[in-house]
Formats: sequence, structure tokens, C-alpha cells
Amino acid sequence: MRVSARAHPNIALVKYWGKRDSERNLPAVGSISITLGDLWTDMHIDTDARADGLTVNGEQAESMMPRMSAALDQLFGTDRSRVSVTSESNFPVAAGLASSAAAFASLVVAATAASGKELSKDALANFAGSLSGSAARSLYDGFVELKNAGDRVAVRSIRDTESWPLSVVIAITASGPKPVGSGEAMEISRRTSPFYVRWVDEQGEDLARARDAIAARDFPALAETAEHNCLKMHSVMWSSRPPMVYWNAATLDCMHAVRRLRADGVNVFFTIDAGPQVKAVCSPEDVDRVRDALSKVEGVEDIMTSGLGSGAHLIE
Ligand code: 2P0
Repeated sequence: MRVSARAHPNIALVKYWGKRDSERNLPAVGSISITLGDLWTDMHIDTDARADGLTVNGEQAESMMPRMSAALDQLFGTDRSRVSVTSESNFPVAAGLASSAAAFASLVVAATAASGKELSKDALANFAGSLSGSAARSLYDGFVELKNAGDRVAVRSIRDTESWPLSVVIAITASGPKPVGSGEAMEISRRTSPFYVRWVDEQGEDLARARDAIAARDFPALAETAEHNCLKMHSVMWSSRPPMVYWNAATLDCMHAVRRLRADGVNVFFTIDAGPQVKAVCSPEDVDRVRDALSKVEGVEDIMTSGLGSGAHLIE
């Protein structure tokens, strides 16, 4: 039997960096993200396969296998028959474009349905989050907030896609896999960065500002908070031992290009995750100007554009 689901990656405007419980993969801080509509990962689950297997965009993906097998054991039991998992994405994976969020969100939706179980969206989000923290947010539409709640996370959509239709222009400055995976990098930051404790302490303030800005559709306030939170997270990464610097020269040049556009009156701000790509969040009417400016930056290899979109769901 084949069951398929689609999920979209999400981009955090207030970031998740650090775990309070690495065994259960619970985040140290809450986060706020936007779900992207035009980038997707489709996950196909075939039960009664000859062996467990995972193919991502046509290639065997060993690194995701342990987390995937653990998820399948949880749903089907450890004496389950073998399951073959095939995923296809329309964007580069493992390059700081939140591919693991889309992968694990689509995996839990498809595999839960294949197992015959019915789980609430809250349970699916917690299940996805236990596999990859950011995946919990990809279950929901539009603007999404993840809060810590005891030994769980509580995730909800705080504004829908239609009522504030922002766009995201993504400048790809390098498409290879990242040097240190996010999970490992977060642990290094927690153990070694002198700024980590302060990062965790201040997150509540940034979340409140972003929540208020989103409620009021206040673009300048959201821009200020998101860029501040992004640069604060990267300061934690840079001040870790060993330091983790995900940027390249083009990353920095794109940030300057975005700031110049904003000084010229364009509604745009940048955010950067654990990779060198720059995501420029802007008003839909400004997409062409932002695309044009970023495509002229030396070192930008490709540009993708996306609107906001829906949470993970089953597909035919
Ligand atoms: C985020 N990132 O909020 C932050 C910003 C990267 C930088 O969530 O260890 O792949 O699997 O829970 O979800 C990437 O971390 O980490 C991430 P795990 P995940 O989007």
C-alpha cells in the first residue's frame, strides 16, 4: 500500500537554537515561523517492502535512516514489516533551507496514515518535533508559533496566509551540504558559547515583539525583530567553540543589499539559518525589485521565490 503526504519547509523569523532536553528533542526556546507555499517535499510510504529504505530525490539517504526507522517503529511496532520511503523535493536538501522540517513533517503525516492510526494535529506536531524540532511548525499554515509547554510543544497558526500574504525571495549562495548539522551545532553552542544563556533568556521578548508585529501587520517592527533575532543566533554560533560560521561572502553582500533596499523604502528584511542562503521576506509587490537586487550580488547562484502556504497534508 502507498500513502503520500506533502509538506512545505518553514523559515523561522524568531529562531529555534538549542535544546532543553536532547533525548526528547525539546527546544530550549519558543520560535515563530512562516510556512512557505511554493517549495515542497512529497513523501511516499510503501508498506510491505523487502527492506527499510529511504530515497531522497533519487538517492539513498543514510543520515536520515535512524530517525526515520525510529519513527516507523513507534507507529507500526518493532515487529513491523519493512517500509520503503521515497521523498522528492523541488529545492536543495541539507543546505539551510529547512529541508528536514518538510521531510519529517511529511513523513509523520504519511506514515501515521499508513499505520491506520489517527492522531490530532497537536500529536502529529509533537511527533514531528521529536524527530526534528523545526518540523513541528510545518504542520501548520501561514504564521506559526511554537511554545514550550511542560514536556511537550504547543504549536498554532497565529495568522493565516491570506490576511498578510508576504513573499520570500531566497538567494542560494552555495548548494552543497552544510559543514555541521543543526542538531550537533546547537549542542556545541549550548555547551560552549558565553552568549547562549543570554540568548535563551531574551527569547521571550523577541517572541512577544514578533507576535505583536504579526497581529498588527507591522512590517517595520517585524523586520527589526527578525533581523535582530537572526543576528543574535548567529552571534551564538560564532562565539561557540569551535566557532560555527555558516555564511560566505555572498551571504554578507546579500544582507547589505537587503538593507540598502529597505533604506530606499522597500518592505524587505533578511533572515539566515544554519546555511549560507539568504531569505529576504518582502511584500508581494516588491518581489521583482528584491529578486533583481539579489541576483546582481556576486556569488548568488540561484534565486527562488515563494509565497506563504499550508501545513502538511495527505495527497493522492
Ligand atoms: C529554526 N533552525 O528555527 C532554526 C534556525 C536552524 C537555524 O530549526 O536537531 O533541523 O533536528 O531538532 O529542526 C534547524 O534545526 O534541528 C532549525 P533538530 P532542526 O528554523
